[in-house]
Amino acid sequence: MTPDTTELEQIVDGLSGSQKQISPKYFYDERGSQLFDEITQLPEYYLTNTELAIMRDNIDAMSELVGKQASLIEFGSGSSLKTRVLLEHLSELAAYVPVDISREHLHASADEIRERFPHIEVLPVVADFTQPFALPTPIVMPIRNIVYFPGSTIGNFEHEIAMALLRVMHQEAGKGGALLIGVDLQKDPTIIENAYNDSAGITAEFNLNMLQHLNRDYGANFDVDEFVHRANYDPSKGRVVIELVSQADQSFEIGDARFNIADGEAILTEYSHKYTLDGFAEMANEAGFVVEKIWMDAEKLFSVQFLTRK
Ligand code: SAH
Ligand code: AVI
Repeated sequence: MTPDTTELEQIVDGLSGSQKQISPKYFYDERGSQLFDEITQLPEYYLTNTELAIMRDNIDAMSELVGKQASLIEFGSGSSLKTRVLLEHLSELAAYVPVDISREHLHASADEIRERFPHIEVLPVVADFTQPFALPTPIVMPIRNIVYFPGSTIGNFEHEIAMALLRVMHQEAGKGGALLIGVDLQKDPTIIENAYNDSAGITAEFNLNMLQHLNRDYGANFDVDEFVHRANYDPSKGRVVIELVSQADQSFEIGDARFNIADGEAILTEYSHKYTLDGFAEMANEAGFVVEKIWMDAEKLFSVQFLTRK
């Protein structure tokens, strides 16, 4: 693969500041998407199972709110796992539009969805959803657009970008449209830290795979064995800080740029924000939404929220 020069510039830029950082979107090459699917099966990673249970327990109410002949536009669809629950229950869907950056994984998932739901028009879009992208036009004219953003992927963005994303979704939803979104909640820090430090080491492999991805596709030469995974929850900021920590004074190259990294210095690879219901409602309101309905599990670990346009 020939690296995109703008992307290369952005990666170099992120590594050039006093806090080295790489965007979490580089987790998701084909291997990274597989590893993320493994994470969703881990006993410590409560997010996926809890969200799935919330979907299953409340699917009738959710389907009713979505209504008939909607176009379902999913941001960061991955394996479309939770979407299957929705697709089984939504009547006369106009189209399903999964949007994801991980090309092979998106197309493989879209093929599976087509096979399982042959009556639904599936229109996958390979795109970085933080940048402008065009949506396809379904054959059947949708009555409304429902943007679906599960998994609490919103939490992987810092406040300003999360706000910009919510505004884009507000626009994509259009008149009469809505947003169905998975939002992870603040809770006992031990539960959160365990979810990002699993005993099988899959999250560590997922984090380190980012360096392998950059080596393979972006002309980098990281010595992957000289970095370790670290994930700490900062309750004051309500976010997990996920990093790759250098195990030696070393250097690496990417394209024509050369970087030094000290023993113990960290590259920030991801934040995973956890929200309060009030904090998220404030963000939603600022982006032009009203929180119409919140579903949660009994322990209030996770929420699925239905937001309509003001
Ligand atoms: N929605 C799924 C997957 C969540 S993992 C679930 O809830 O389980 C995050 C997904 O978002 C991955 O499939 C990843 O490829 C995609 N993704 C991450 N950053 C992205 C970006 N900037 N643009 C498009 N897709 C992105
Ligand atoms: C996709 N996203 C919501 C995951 C999360 O929990 O923040 C990504 C992840 N990173 C490490 N484990 C999972």
